[in-house]
Amino acid sequence: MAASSFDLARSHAHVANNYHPLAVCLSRGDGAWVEDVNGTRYLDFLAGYSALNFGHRHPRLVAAATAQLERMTLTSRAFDNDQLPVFCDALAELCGMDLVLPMNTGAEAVETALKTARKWGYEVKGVPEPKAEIIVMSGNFHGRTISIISFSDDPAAHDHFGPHTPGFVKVPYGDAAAVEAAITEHTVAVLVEPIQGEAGVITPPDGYLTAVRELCTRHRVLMLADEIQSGLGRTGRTFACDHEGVRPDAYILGKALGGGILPVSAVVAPTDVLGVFAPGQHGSTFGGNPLAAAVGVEVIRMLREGEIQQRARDLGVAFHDRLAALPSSQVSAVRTRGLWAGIDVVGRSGREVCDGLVARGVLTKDTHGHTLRLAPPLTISADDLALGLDRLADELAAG
Ligand code: IF1
Repeated sequence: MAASSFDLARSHAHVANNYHPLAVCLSRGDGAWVEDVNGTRYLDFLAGYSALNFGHRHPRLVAAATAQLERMTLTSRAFDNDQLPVFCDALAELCGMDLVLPMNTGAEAVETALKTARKWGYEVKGVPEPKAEIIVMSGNFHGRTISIISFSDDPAAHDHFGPHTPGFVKVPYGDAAAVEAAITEHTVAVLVEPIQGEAGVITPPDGYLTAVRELCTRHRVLMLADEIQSGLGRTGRTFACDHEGVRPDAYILGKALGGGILPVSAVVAPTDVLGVFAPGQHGSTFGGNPLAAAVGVEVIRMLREGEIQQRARDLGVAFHDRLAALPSSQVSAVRTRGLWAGIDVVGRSGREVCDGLVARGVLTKDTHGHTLRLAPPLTISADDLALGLDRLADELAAG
C-alpha cells in the first residue's frame, strides 16, 4: 500500500453529501500541478473554476498572505484596518469606478449587488416599493443562496427550497430584444454573466453586451456584470466586458480576487450606485478583513501589470486551435475565450471523460451532462498546456 494512501471512505463519514467529486484526493498544489495523497501528479485544468487563475500558491500571493498573517488577520468592520483602504483604492482604480463594497464569497457579492439595485431603484430611480424587478438570464449561475436559486432554471439548484424570492424576470441569454421587451417601469437592473460559466462557457452573440449596455442606459436600468468567473484575466482581458468595451454599472467580482488563497469578493460601482448604503444597512464579519485585503492588493497589482491577461491571450490561440481541431466524431462544439473553454463531447458523458482524464493525469470537471469546462491556471507554461491538451486528445480518441 502506498505510504501515504488515504482511507477516503472513513475520512468522509462526516462530510455532507452535497458533492460527487472525482475519485482523487489532493494534498499539494504548486502552479498548474497538484498532487494526490499517493504522490500522483495531475495538471489542474479546472483551477478552482477560475479561482486559481494565478495557479496554486503563487509565490507573490503566498508572500503577501504570509506577511499579513504576521501582522493582523481580522478586525471586523467595527474598526478600520490599514489594508482595506489600500485594497478599495486599488480595486476601484482597476475597475474605473468610485466605490468598493467588500464581501467574501461570490454569492454574497451577487446578493449585495441585488440589494444595491433594489435600494437604488427605490431611492434614486423612484420605483415604488416593493415593486423592483431585476432581469436575469436563462442558464444563469450566480451562487447558492435562496434568492439566487429562486431564479435558477436548474432544478437541482432550484427545487425544494421554496418559497422562492420574487422580483426576478428571466429572459433568454444572448437575446437583447428579449431584454428590451422585459423592461418595465419597475425594472431596476439586468444581471448578466458576460460569458456563462456553469452553463458551459456560453459566449453570447457579438454585440450582445453592447446592446444590453445601451438598453440599460436608455431605460435607466443598472447593468450588473457578474464577472466572478469570467473576470480577472480568464478571457485574456481584465474583464470579459472589455472584449466589447462595455462598462457595466457594477462589477461583481470574486474567485481569483482572493488569489486562490482565501475567499474575497466585492461589488465595484460608481458613487451614485453604491452610495445608496448608509452605515448599518449591509455588511459581513469577514468582509474587507486585512488578510483578504492584503492578498487582494497583490492580485490587483499583478492584474495591473497585464502579464497574466497577455498570457491568456497568447496561450489562448494554441488552446483554441488544438480544441477546434478535435474530430467532430469526438467533440460536437467548442467554445473558447482566452484560456477558458467549454467543449461538448460526443458519445460519452462529460463525467466519463473526466474520470478517464484522472487516469491520464489531468483534472477538470463536466457540466450539464456532455460538456467539459477547461480552465487551466493562466500561469501554466506553454509546454504544460500542450501536455494537458495531448492527454485530452488521447482520452477523447480512446472513447
Ligand atoms: C460550487 C458552478 C462554476 C459563479 C458565478 C457567482 C458564483 C459562481 C458566475 C458564486 C460560483 C462556482 C461554485 C462552485 C462551482 C463553481 C461553478 F459549477 F457551481 F456553477 F464555476 F460554474 N457567479 N461558481 O461561477 O460564487 O459563492 O461559489 O463563491 O461548487 O458550487 P461562490
